[in-house]
Amino acid sequence: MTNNISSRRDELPCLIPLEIEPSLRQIYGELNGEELFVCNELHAAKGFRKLHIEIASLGGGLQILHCVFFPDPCYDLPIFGTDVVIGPSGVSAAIVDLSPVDKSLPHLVKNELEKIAMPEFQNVRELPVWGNIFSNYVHFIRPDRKEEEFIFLDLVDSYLKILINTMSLTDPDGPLDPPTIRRFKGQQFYCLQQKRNDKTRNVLAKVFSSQWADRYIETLLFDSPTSIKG
Ligand code: BLA
Repeated sequence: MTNNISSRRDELPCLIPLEIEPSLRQIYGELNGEELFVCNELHAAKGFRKLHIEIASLGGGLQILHCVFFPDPCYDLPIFGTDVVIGPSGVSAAIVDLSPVDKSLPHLVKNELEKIAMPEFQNVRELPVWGNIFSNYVHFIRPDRKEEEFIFLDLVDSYLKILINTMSLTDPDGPLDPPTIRRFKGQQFYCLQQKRNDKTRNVLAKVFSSQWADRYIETLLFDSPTSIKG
């Protein structure tokens, strides 16, 4: 899945790696004899201020794929996010969305999403309260058997293709245009809500420390953009 997402990312024009604080780029450790690691990749590209892909193996048989593509707010684009949590008994959570940062999703995106034959997953999970940032097209599931894992992967790829295609058809607004400012604020709100996910914080706090978890979430996972081009 990571390969698939990174090869889609690599299709983006003007792709450049972004600096990651060295202590956060690759983290290795050990907990109760189990190996821990977290690997981060951060890029920017045309239409995107931050493309983040993270894989983590956090002890207790927990593996996580975390990926968020934050658009440049000058572009009328949603945030792409996916999170897959694999526990000792298989995938426990798989979520994918193109999340609006303005009143609604861009028409182009909505039209394309409507064309997808949306799969009917067996175990649809209930979104937490902070999940009001997600669109009507969010899928949050616990896949039933391998077959559903493949269907989910396909869906992730379809959402990515829609995002990339929309970017190529979108002319940016100016940095001070009202829609840009609204989208900038929408991204700040998205980050604020994601920070309410105690499950992420608790897992990180357990294997590292609660201060480390807070710093990691604040500076790398969901750092609020501080300026339009930030
Ligand atoms: C849930 N996220 C979880 C869970 C864990 C993590 C352990 C609980 C799994 C379960 O309920 O089965 C942990 N996720 C992490 C960690 C990282 C991570 C440690 O990304 C990073 C190092 N979370 C995101 C993104 C989305 C997201 C981008 O980071 C969505 C696009 C969603 N994760 C998300 C949701 C839940 C979750 C909605 C369920 C929360 C709940 O049920 O309360």
